[in-house]
Amino acid sequence: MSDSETETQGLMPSEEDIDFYRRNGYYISKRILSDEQIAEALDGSERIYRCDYDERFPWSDNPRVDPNFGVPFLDRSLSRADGYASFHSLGLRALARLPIISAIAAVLIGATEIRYWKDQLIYKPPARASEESEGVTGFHQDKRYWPTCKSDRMITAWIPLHDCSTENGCLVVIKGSHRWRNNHALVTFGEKNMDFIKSELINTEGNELVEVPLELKRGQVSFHDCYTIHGSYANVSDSPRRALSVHLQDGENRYRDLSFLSKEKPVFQHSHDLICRKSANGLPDYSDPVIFPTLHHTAMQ
Ligand SMILES: O=C(O)CCC(=O)C(=O)O
Ligand SMILES: [Fe+2]
Repeated sequence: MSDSETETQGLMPSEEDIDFYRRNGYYISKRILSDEQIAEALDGSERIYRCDYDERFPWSDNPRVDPNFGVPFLDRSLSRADGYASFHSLGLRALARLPIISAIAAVLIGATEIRYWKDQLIYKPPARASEESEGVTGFHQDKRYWPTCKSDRMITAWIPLHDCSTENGCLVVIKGSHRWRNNHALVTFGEKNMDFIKSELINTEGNELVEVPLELKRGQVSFHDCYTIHGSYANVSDSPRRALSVHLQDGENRYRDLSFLSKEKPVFQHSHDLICRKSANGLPDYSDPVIFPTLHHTAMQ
């Protein structure tokens, strides 16, 4: 084994960690990112906010794909989410496609192949500069946004670009909620009223609702199952909270055709469906290597 392989091994989740992830729906990594990688990502994010892009694509200007492309981020009292950030910034791409992140995802979900699915650069302003609720990310389940994905084992890597605590609005997960599958209404990323979500929308299926704040040191990454209910509260610190959310699919994920639900126009259409290549049957191909590069393949023993 090479030195770097040995080093990577030390950073991988243990059997106990994998078991913990499967029981609770989340996992916090060791410190796997270097200061340089984070500095490049921070620089990349500020450049995106100035519309200074390393790369652009034929679809970049399509507001149905990426509404923030070409829109400078001037009012820093507002929160903002930039989709496709890793396509437009090389610093963010390096983070989104980091081998150790997809290797950890693979062992947590027990997949031999991991493909990129999407990413989002998230900026949460200090609450003092905004309404207290401005920066709240409503509790939601990621998978509810991807009904056209057949896979039920997709996973998100949440990468803060500095230390994250309750004070600056770290990610909060609901323990064990990845098993709560009767929560179809949880497309609530943008809902600011957490009490409403908790009392009216979440179906705990008889379980206790336990919120776990994921406090991370810079360089650590948290992972959550695509059904784990998660969100974040206001940032009451003096600095913005910045994170790159990287959503990953296992190699077996395929497009699920839901067009039978409506003859007129698709009920569910992900922006990816507009830009990825199509399979022989004319339907979106979620293994298009340009949009969904393979990030990890488990080597045969
Ligand atoms: O950063 C946040 O507040 C939300 C992130 C999120 O929803 C995710 O990573 O899936
Ligand atoms: Fe999410």
